[in-house]
Amino acid sequence: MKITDAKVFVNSPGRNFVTLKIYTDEGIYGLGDATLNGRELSVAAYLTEHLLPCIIGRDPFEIEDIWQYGYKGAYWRRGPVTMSAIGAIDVALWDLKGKALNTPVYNLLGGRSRNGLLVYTHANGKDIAETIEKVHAEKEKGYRAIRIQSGVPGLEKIYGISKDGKAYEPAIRGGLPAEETWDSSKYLNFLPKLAEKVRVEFGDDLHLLHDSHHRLTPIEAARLGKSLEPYHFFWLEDTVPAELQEGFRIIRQHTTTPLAVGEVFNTIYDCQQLITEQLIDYIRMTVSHGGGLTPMKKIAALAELYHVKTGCHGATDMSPICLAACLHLGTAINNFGIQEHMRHNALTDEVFPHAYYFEDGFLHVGDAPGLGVDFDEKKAEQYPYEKAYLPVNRLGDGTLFSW
Ligand code: KDG
Ligand code: MG
Repeated sequence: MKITDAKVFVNSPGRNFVTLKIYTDEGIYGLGDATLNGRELSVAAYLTEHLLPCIIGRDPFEIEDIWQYGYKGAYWRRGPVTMSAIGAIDVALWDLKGKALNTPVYNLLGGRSRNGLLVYTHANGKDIAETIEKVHAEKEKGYRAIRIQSGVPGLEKIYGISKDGKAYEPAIRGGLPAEETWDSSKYLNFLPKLAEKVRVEFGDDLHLLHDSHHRLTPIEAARLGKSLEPYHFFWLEDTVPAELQEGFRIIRQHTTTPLAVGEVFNTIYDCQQLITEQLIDYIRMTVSHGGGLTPMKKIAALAELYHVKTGCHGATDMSPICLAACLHLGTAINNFGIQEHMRHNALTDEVFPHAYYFEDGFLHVGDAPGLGVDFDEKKAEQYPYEKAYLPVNRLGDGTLFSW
């Protein structure tokens, strides 16, 4: 079999997505997700201008060699744009191979290790009362693990909370990035109060998660983790920006609250120290931004040695193709932890019909060959790309801060 063509589609069915389709001389095609929220066109250009011309004519079964060609062959390594582009090709090739061999991708990765994948969803409220209402609503849908985010008194706009009552989407269409204001001390004083109220309302069995979205210093994160210990969270996510991996030692010395990090990582080197020093409990890298299934399988294997489990990033800016790839990985590996499930809107689901389904707190990958996701190009064409930016964040005195 030979790769005959490859095309990149940039559309906005419900939100922006970049989709890669690789065609072969046997009529089988593979799909990959190349979406990088707020930076979509740079990945599309990296693919069309630089990577795709090099794969035409190649045998699509040579997944490892094609991955190394994209990674080592470019000389310029790592980075979200590069790795998302390499990841889209890699995932499309696994999809293609599964279809060619008439088997789901998880069988190519080692076979089924579990029946369903525990997922967590989001409950976001403007205050404690509304967050509790949202937790009730998500629990009724069957979720057993719920991430709680709430507005913080004294902070106008905050990560995770929608102002208009619609599902939260951080990337804003039109204009320049929106600006938010942050105050760590208000947040640190508030969060244990939220946690206490939610635990009292729901008892011990519901798994609770929370995302600090990279805003704390290590010692602040240590304080937060310690203050949440009585409420036994499943995890505390992205407490500090994680470029400084050894910074996690400080957090770890002070708290037993499990730590998750990695949604912005793109190679094994971003988490090597975090894993080998056992400074985290869950690695949050997702398949598309992490360079595809080929490196993610290696990262999961390294993590397994050190009691670290996976918890792949699965916000709505990862298309159903990426979500399916995460589910195949999670189905096959032993150290799967949990999968984020933010739920795509109806239009996105229509454009990407898929075999995976949610039931009783678990996502099931289905038995379709390949990834089990298709892409309706005709429908997607009706929704052209619209430029959108993620917000930026400042402290009260105007200092630029991490969003
Ligand atoms: O594009 C950015 C989002 O994917 C991110 O803000 C979502 O932090 C996030 C999460 O945990 O889902
Ligand atoms: Mg997050």
